[in-house]
Amino acid sequence: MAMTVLDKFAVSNSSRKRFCVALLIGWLLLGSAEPLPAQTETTPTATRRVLILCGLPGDDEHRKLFASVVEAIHEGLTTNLGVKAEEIRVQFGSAKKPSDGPALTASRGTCLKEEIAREAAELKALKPEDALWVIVVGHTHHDGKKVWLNVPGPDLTADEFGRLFAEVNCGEQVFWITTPVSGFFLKPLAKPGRVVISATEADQEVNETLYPTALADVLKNPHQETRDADSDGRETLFDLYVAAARNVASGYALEKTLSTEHALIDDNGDGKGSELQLEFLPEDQGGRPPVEGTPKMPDDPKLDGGRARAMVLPWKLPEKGMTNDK
Ligand SMILES: [Ca+2]
Repeated sequence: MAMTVLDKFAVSNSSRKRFCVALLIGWLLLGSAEPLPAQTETTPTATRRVLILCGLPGDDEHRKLFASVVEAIHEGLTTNLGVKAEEIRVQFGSAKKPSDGPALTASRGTCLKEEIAREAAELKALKPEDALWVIVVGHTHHDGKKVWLNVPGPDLTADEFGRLFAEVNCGEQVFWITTPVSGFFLKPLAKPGRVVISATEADQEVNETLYPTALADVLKNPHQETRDADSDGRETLFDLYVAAARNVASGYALEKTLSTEHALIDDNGDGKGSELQLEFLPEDQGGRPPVEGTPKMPDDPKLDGGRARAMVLPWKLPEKGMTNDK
């Protein structure tokens, strides 16, 4: 049976507590040095655009939660990754408040379907040397046939969402879909050269996700262990993916509940995600036991993870071991 927005809000209170606990998690250092993948690109480009979408935030508690997440992501991107504030476009699904931070204050609309379409249409102007990240937070639902993004006005399906971005052609494209049932967005968004990350599998993972907060946390508070989470000596998009996944897993572990979300990454363009974080999680948090002599990440560009591992993130931090490092 389809889960309504209200149903989701009902199950979300415990998630809220879990994710607050997740912010207190200490980071674990895992893995060992391995051969570096070929570095095919770096992220500094002519334009680095970010589109943050939050549909209907829900009740007051969730409005506060998602506003906080969007602000934290915005702060992390501008302060730690050097993204210009004017290049971050925000659509937030409720009216602005005087107490809102800079991200929501500068939001361009309320995430109506036509506003998302207009934002996506503008992105077609990005050039091959440009970079785009699209980050989706908020609520979704599965009606038994299709997955929908819950926005003010008519919702839009994952397929419709994918089509809106089909003609974006900049060289770096990273989509973070952090919502429940977000695994269903992988296939509609798949495109050669594009990295698509979902908070869940393409399955009935309908509970509210910890992923938005986990991602916001690692963007806003990057430590050396998160910037090089796979311990390969480079600070890449893949590290950010692993760090966010570790944050999620730790949150469920602290609450002693089984994780109801399993993030996936698809960056070989086939629309099928891989749960690559399993190689980097503790076994008691669902990680795979290490196999001696077997690399955690094989160097094969046809496999998921290869592109993300080649995308070095331009962290703007004083030096390793200082400020944000423990
Ligand atoms: Ca790394």
